[in-house]
Amino acid sequence: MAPLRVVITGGAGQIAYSLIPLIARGLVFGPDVKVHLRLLDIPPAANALAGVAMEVQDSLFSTALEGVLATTNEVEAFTGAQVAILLGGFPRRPGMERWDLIGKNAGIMKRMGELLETYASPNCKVVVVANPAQTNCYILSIYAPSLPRKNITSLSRLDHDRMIGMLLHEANSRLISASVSNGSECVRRLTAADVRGACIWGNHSNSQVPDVSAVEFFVDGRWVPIESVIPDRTWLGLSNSLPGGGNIGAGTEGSLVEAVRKRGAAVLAARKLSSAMSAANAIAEHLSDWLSPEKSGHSPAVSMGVTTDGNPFGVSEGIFSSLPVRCTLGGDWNYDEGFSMTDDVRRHLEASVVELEDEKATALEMLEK
Ligand code: NAX
Repeated sequence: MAPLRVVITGGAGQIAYSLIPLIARGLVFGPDVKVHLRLLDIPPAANALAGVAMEVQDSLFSTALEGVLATTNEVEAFTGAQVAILLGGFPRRPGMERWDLIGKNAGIMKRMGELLETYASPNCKVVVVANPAQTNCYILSIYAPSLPRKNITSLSRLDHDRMIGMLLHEANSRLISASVSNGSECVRRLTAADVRGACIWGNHSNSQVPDVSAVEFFVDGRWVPIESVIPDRTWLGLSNSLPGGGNIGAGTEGSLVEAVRKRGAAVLAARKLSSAMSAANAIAEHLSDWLSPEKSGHSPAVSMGVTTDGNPFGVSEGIFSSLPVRCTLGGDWNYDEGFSMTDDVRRHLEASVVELEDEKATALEMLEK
């Protein structure tokens, strides 16, 4: 079978550096799928890109990697692409307004849309990571009108995984200390497979709505509600006065919601570099749940930035937003209708949707200038 043609823009950047080995070891598209990677970057990054290509060669990735093309030629990179991972974008510089950044990146996404429309496979599957990720999806969809909208997605899996990681950390500490005080032998540590019902709604920004209201843990052979393991409703962002409803999205100081929203900033402050290893891992999970023959159709509900057109949750149409979806066999996905939004989530999501609509309007305005 011909190898899968995968283009990565921003190929010389830090996320690509962590993502390439995951793809090359067969951990993204499946161990039996051969991949031909096309790494694209802009001419000022050509030397760094050549260095990445040298390292790929030196890594002897033989199983899944059929070949690598490192190029600054956009047409060469996009020709026949079946999967596009869009990392390339303009970084925020000191003194730059958020709206300037949206304008710069809208210009880049316009070009990426034109390239997808003209040169990529007509069924190319796209994940946009470059920020503002959801609004960039919208711009792509305008400039790649032949591409089915369902093929254009953005990464909100990193936010989703950050939330799961924090829940697991808290749940395991509580289960371990309970077992110590009970004098029990040992307790099985929960892993990501033992958590279901989590969702990130809205924008990949501080307005995002991390929602734990339907979360369950798999403990002692059965699914139990989140509060039976983590009874701290304040930390979870659940209102004490509204059973089953709650205060999710309030983002009060020290809460899980606030920690998820600020995790990117915390990593940046600690590393002096933005998240790259965890971002690459989240991209790998997003793509493998969606496209790998081993995983698609078997994964639980996950958060993905997708078109809101026809969504069953009542989110305004005409934008892209993080929503709960289930990936189905053959590279498709559907909204997960099993999720019902609490009133508080809906209220907070409205603010995030307003932000997404503002970003869309700004991007369109900047493109007209
Ligand atoms: P880097 O700055 O390390 O790399 C970006 C690369 O893109 C650079 O090599 C640059 O030369 C290249 N580039 C710029 N314009 C390009 C164009 N027109 N065509 C091709 N390449 C181009 O950033 P990195 O840390 O890799 O992050 C990539 C993007 O991911 C950023 O926009 C970042 O904001 C975004 N993120 C999004 C996340 C999400 O959850 N949606 C989380 C991680 C990350 O912060």
